[in-house]
Amino acid sequence: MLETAFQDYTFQSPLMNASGVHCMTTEELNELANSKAGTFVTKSVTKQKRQGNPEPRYYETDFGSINSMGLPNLGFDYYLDYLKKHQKIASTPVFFSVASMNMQDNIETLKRLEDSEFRGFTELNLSCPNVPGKPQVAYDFETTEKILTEVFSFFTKPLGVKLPPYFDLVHFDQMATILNKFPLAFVNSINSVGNGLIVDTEKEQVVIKPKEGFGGIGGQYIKPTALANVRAFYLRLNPSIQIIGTGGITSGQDAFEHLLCGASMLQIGTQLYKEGTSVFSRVLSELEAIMDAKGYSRIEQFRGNLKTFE
Ligand code: RRO
Repeated sequence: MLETAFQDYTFQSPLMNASGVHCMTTEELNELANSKAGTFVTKSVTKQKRQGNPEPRYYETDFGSINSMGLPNLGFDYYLDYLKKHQKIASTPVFFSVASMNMQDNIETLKRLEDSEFRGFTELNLSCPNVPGKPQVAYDFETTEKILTEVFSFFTKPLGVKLPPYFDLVHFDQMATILNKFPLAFVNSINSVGNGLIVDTEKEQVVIKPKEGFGGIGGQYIKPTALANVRAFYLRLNPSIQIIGTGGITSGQDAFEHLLCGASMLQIGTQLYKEGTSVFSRVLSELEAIMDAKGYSRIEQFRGNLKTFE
């Protein structure tokens, strides 16, 4: 009952991990592949391996998380090798997340991906908040349009973008106008809410080391912002661009709300970090129970159908 049509494919369920969580190593990726997630995405990848920021760089509270990982990853070749092997034994397409650090690296990485045997989806991360000195690309609308123009001049495999949250209706309008110019497969909203601050009152101190404690906020704190971004883009983008909803999904109810706002796939980050890969079977059964109680047998019966007041 939870089958999800996504571009030319059908996933067994709409749930997957959010990039960055449980997807750095072969072991973690294998666990995702063997879980109830419908598919999975890699950690955002750079040309070369990166250590990332100094620790502590991740911290959890009752309501969510703050992170300033700084893009630690094992490098492009590691993930390409993994995915090439994976697709020999599994028919479900997976997602390769590529970090956007600078134009030249982007282009080089995506050209290699274009020329490779990789057959899945590419998620271009335009929204990492945690690399000191590097602003979040998708807050710069002109640069975003330039990057996408360059990328789509040669890239022919299905590609989407991971966006930061926007907070102004004018920004939704402006970004949607840009995105609608390109043959994107999907838009993923949202990345963590950048540069938040969590304070340890007892120690009178920040909780993570990089950037004087500033980091991306995830988890329950960000669900209303995530839902607003999913809804705003669902209403503004060409219907061929599907939405991946990310942000604050900890339960079947959260999943249902994202779907009602128009999401096709759903990514779980903070709660996956907390609970491990069993989160997927729990959230799926909670979602099914909600659908049952409402008399829905398929997601398509309610996706995007959020009501407003007259
Ligand atoms: O690695 C990170 O610090 C990180 C990335 Br690339 C991202 O896109 N979002 C996030 O919250 N952390």
